[in-house]
Amino acid sequence: MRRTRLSVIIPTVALAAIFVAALACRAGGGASAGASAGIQQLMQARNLSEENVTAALKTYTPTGVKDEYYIFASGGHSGQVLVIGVPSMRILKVIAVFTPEPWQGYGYGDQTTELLRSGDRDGMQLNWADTHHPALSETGGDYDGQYLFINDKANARVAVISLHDFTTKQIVYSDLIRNDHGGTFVTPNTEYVIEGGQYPAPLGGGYEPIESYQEKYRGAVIFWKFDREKGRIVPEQSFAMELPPYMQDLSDAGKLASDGWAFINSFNTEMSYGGNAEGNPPLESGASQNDMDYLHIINWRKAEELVAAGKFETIAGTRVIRLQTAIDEGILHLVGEPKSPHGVDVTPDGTEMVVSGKLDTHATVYSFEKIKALIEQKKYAGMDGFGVPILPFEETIRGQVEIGLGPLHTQFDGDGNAYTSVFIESAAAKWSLKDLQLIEKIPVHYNIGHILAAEGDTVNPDGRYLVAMNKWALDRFADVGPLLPQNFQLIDLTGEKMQLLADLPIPIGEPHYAQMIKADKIKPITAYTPVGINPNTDQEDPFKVVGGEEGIERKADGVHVKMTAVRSHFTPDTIRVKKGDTVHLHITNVEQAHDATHGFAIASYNINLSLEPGEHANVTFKADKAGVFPLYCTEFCSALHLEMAGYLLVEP
Ligand code: K7E
Ligand code: CUA
Repeated sequence: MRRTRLSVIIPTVALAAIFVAALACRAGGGASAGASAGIQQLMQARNLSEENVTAALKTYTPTGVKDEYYIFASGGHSGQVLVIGVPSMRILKVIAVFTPEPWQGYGYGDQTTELLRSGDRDGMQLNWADTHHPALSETGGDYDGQYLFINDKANARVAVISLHDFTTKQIVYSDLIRNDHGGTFVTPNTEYVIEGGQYPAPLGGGYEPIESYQEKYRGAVIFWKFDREKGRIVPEQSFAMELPPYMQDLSDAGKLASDGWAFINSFNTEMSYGGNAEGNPPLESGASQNDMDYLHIINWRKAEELVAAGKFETIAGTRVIRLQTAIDEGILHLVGEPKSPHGVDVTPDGTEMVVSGKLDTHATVYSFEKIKALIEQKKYAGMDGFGVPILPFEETIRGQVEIGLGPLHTQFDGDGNAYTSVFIESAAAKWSLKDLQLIEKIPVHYNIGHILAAEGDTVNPDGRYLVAMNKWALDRFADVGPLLPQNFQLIDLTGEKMQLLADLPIPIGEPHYAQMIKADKIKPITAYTPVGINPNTDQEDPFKVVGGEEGIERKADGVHVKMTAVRSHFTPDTIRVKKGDTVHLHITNVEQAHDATHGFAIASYNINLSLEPGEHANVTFKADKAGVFPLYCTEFCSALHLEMAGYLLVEP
């Protein structure tokens, strides 16, 4: 976990030398002032403190120099994923996932439209999502840089993104649940992608009166089977477990010592369902009566065996272990957790789980060894209303740390420290796992939700950087009206004290969680090879076009246009069809040069593609409007880019 330290120390030392020189100048030193005097003047002119300058030196990334880490952040309501470089905090990409995205042509050609539409539910075209928790694929509990998963809380969907080309490959959902939150989290070898539901409803859809909440409404967690070879989730090999109608919240997969287990928080063990205009307490207070909620402890390895042995029912096409089966087979246990918990985070060695509650000032540290022993001895404090055994709280924990008001999520470094976000206090707290002592708090701006550290939820955290994902920005940036951006704040963990380095406003939805991975683990392609790849299938498209085979052909199913794109022309560049024709465009960017992307747009027909080098795209449309429609390349690809154009002629 220390192997990258040295490489960091060297530039830091060099930068520090420059800084010291600057300070020496200010102290009245150098006659040969030069650059140092210049720095001093700059500091004065811009009213910068020494701390500001060290922060700048630690994050400034000259042109051409690449970042040490990637952050993959949820894009919140945008339904997308943000890619950010660390320490520069430059946004590198927005990956289109659940929402149409014009720059990437996502949702405008046949393949990406098909992908986007595969996520439609309930007969609705879904063109947005509420993405919360991205999860990088893992091998042995460490990020391997191959895949990324993300959930859509609003519609209970999960997407698979390949980091080979940074594009979305698959969207899956089960009608078993209506929304999710405890996902995505992956098991240590990405055997499963965990998607925990949130607001209970009748499993599989359908209507039941809200008064029957306790009898008819249920929670559930889905274990989506991931086929790494194919790079796709396999719904037929996935399974779910029915849970009591508490509101299940965040989850985490066990690792090392706790491999084979999953942990899910919950709130609303009161099973309140609102109705504040009907004489009931509002959901928020109804759900906050009990002092304890329940941490769900699930043996997924054994659940997998039960499913293989046929001990499931199929609901909404998903194999479901019923609650009674889970109880009978001893694969589901509960233990109390302080009021309205939010994050559950497994420590790097897998021996402990850290839970913090929104309405409790502590982080509670559970011992997996103790939990396992209690389960083996069947030593219960009682059963819940559904017959699920409850472990005795006091005997499962190692201790509690007083963190502050509203602790939410926890991450780890490689030196035995934990970092917990403290929402109400607007702070990030550093504490020692060993002796459960608070070490230091740093203010953040403002109302921090999740927190992330470099590789901070793996078996091998890096430490070094922490990012506070703040919900409110208030006075941090130039005013932009009543809707403000979110604020990511980068914090340096390498010094004696935590130091705030940089702010990054996020103007595209509310990211909830993010993960930070070493940049050298990500090895994306620079072009699709061989020419003619369909990124959806990662295979050569059956309609791919090679240079010399271009042309227009009228067939039974319409007019097929076989086109190539190369700087700076489309061939053919004139498309003649008749009104009413079905037109099939097959366009291959035959280039292999790095960054030689061409766009392809036809106004009035809503056609907009991005053709990366080597990529092939198909577009089918009905030429139902007669007229003259210019077509052109939308990426400034060359000196003659403006000339990369042509015409679609639709004869009346
Ligand atoms: Cu705290 Cu969805 Cu993880 Cu929002 S969640 S912060
Ligand atoms: Cu191709 Cu502009």
